[in-house]
Amino acid sequence: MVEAADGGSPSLKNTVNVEVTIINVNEHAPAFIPPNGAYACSLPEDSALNAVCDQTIVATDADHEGEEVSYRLLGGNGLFEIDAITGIVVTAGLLDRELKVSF
Ligand SMILES: [Ca+2]
Ligand SMILES: [Ca+2]
Repeated sequence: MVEAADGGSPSLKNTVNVEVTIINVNEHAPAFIPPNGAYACSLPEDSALNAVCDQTIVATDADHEGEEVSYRLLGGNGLFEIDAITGIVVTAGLLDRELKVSF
């Protein structure tokens, strides 16, 4: 509330309510919440397509507003896909341990 007073004698005053709305600034990058500090997932090399990695990627955004975090997989040689919304990683190709052991 703000009060205004004039310089008269006696001074006359009036008040008004002031509502301040705080506008969010995007100052926080998404933070991953990995179990034990990092994600690890093991899949047998004979996994079918769309085999689900047993660890879901989870990140949160401390800004809350507009915190819909989306995911994108970098690397993986096209053998994996991540759901942009759920963070679930699935196989998108056939794995061959004799060709590559880990990603
Ligand atoms: Ca943010
Ligand atoms: Ca913020």
